[in-house]
Amino acid sequence: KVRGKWTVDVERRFDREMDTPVWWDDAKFGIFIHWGVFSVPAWAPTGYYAEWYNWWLHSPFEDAGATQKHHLETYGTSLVYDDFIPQFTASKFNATDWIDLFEDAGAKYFVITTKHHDGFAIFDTGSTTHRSSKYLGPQRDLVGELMAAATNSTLRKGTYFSMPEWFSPDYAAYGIDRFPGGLAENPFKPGDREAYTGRLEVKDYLRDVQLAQMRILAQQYGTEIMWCDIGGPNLTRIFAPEWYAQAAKEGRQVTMNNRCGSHASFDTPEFARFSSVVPTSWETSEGIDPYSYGFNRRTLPQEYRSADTIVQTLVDIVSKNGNYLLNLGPDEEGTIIEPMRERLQEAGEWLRHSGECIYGTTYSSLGAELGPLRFTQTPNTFCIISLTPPPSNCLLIPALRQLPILPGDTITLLGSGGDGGPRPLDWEVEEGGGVRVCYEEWEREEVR
Ligand code: FUL
Repeated sequence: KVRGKWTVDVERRFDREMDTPVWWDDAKFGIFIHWGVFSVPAWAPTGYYAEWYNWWLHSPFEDAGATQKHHLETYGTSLVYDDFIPQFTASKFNATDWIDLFEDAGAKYFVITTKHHDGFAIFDTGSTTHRSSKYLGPQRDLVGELMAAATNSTLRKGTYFSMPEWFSPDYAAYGIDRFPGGLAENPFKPGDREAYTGRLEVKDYLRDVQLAQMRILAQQYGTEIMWCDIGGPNLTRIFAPEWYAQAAKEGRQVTMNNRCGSHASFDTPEFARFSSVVPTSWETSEGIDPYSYGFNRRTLPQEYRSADTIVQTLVDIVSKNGNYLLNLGPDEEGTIIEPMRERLQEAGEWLRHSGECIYGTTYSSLGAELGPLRFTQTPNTFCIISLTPPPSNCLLIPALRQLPILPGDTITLLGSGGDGGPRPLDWEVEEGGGVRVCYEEWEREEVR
């Protein structure tokens, strides 16, 4: 970290339909949670999303074959997706424990799946539907418990919300035929056995379910991020102005992603990396499981992203102006398994000593990356983060255009001082304008 007498203009991005709030820009690191009935079968072949289990079960297409084979072998043909609902017990779910874990990981916000494409909500859907954990399965308002636990935390609260419900007869009224001509071939086709459990009579899906539920999340759950999914038919043009007005009245700043149909504030690439700065607001989301958001029992503990990978990914994303939304898939009881917890806690340790080069920073006007080096900045600090250990006791920072360093400035190595704080390093300007920073301990394994 370079601290000097210089200042730079911190650029802000105003080119989405709406701006993201400064708190969102500054937060950088969030935890995504995919939890629902799909956490019961919790299965997908490598490379596929486990939360799509119900889709693969119904799909007539070839790539659904592995899930259908698994389902046949494990449960036979008589068990339909909704039969998993009673097994979604949430019996070990402890909201405070989750919130503590997210804070320990260094996250500044979370986003939880309030309802995924299977149409099963984990909040109190009131009179819109009883296809929800409040009325079925655990008979608990799981989102409500998490929101309440978050109230005394430093975390901002977000709600993932699927705009469509794949197999809802009410959504089908919008003329979306999922698998034209294909379902007749499928042993799991929706039929009398599959009554869309918990459905209540509604007149119009968009007004009586989708919009009504978004209003519940906004008004009763105090969400600060409406993280819609899929888009498609929607009434967001009614919802958004109403919600923004309500939040402004309460003195809160809220935000929506780019999948609500309108009023986009930030883009949401999945499992994505970029090679340079993307100046508009964006957030990469991906699983700690390298292939899935929903819990997948097939994934081996060693396959989860390591703490190093999590930190390096966060650094890379932040240097390019993004936020990182790292997903956890709890199991059907609400347990976040140990291999996930360990990695998060370890990543949090790095953030505790070096977080000032992440939170509240912006990308550098000098560019994002140079070999293994990444750059971030605030108005009066410039951060250089090396994704690989320096090759020797000295790290050569090549001549950066306008690296604003002056004699008398300090360069510190975060997290390596006596008390775990910053350690001042010796530095000198190289011929040609680069800077050489040296630390005699760098060659020791434990400081690398
Ligand atoms: C996608 C969904 O289809 C995935 O299941 C997941 O929720 C991801 C965040 O968004 O569009």
